Amino acid sequence: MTKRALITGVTGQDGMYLSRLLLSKGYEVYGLVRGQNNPKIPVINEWAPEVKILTGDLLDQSSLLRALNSSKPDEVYNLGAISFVAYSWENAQLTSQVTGLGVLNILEAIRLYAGDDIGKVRFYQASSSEMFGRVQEVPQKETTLLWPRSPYGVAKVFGHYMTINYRESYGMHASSGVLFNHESPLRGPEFVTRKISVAVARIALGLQDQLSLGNLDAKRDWGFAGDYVEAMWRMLQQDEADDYVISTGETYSVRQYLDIAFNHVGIADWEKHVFQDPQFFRPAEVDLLIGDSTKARETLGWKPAVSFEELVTMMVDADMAREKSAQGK
Ligand code: G4F
Repeated sequence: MTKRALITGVTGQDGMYLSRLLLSKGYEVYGLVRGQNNPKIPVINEWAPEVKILTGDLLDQSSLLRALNSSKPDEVYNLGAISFVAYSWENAQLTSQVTGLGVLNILEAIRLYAGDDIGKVRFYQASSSEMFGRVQEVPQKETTLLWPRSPYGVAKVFGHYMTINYRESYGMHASSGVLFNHESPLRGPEFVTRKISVAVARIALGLQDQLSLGNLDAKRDWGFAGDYVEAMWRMLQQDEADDYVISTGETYSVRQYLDIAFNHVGIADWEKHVFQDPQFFRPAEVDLLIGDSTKARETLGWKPAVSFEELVTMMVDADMAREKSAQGK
């Protein structure tokens, strides 16, 4: 029997990788897209033409019910969110509604749709290492106390516990993946890794000279998004739903990312191109983020395949190719 999956946030980096993964496994894939004439629809159509697009909004429960009725999914992956942490201080209420309350809306829509047969839909919630914020232990694992440090992190904590609550209250097969930072050439240019890879390519090609950044000493546990969507799928194939930390277990600073990226294009004295600008510093920064994914490695048989250095060079190479093609070189 062909399995069916519904992905919210299908036009984002993770939605795009996950849709291709599920299609390669023979799934019929439905993607929920927000808004009329959403400019991202042609992007997903080109990336994975087999994905069937449905319109709906995490803030509009009736649209979620309609999407469930049309797609009749075996699995729902909730990747939709306002996901840019820096933006969440300026838009705390909207972030809380979409990233937090949106999770409740989709969980409740699934409960209403499934009725007495609550087990017929498996649910994945995209939780985040931002929930650890002011970290209470290093490395962080599933049992680490959550202490979010941004409105985004607070909203993710709400969604995380609501997912656990639906599992415990209704017996829903609802799992939560506490994913540490995961990047790729599909990452939005507002995130630091892609902001750097675009700038490094442009500086190497003589198209730009300077790059303004915030805190260069911030450290993250950075993995490859293509590896992380595999973990999402594996969670929903388990007999029992559960929560899993997904991470590499290694942490690097923004400065180290810059060093590898610039050296990859033959620029060793990169400091002369990089400036720190107060506008890119955050009102509160998370502490040392580094994840312990032992549970996922032992239970799901998952481990990351792409190293930090491979990730950085993959992103720089992709932006070099994009910039060259844009310049007609
Ligand atoms: O790339 P970032 O904006 O990612 P951040 O805030 O860690 O969040 C990402 O990962 C989370 C998982 O833990 C997700 F939940 C979330 O949705 C998102 O995908 O920033 C990374 C670090 C920060 O410490 C930031 O202060 O880079 C530092 N940074 C330094 N200069 C900068 C900049 N970040 C951005 N975006 N832009 C800068 O110029």
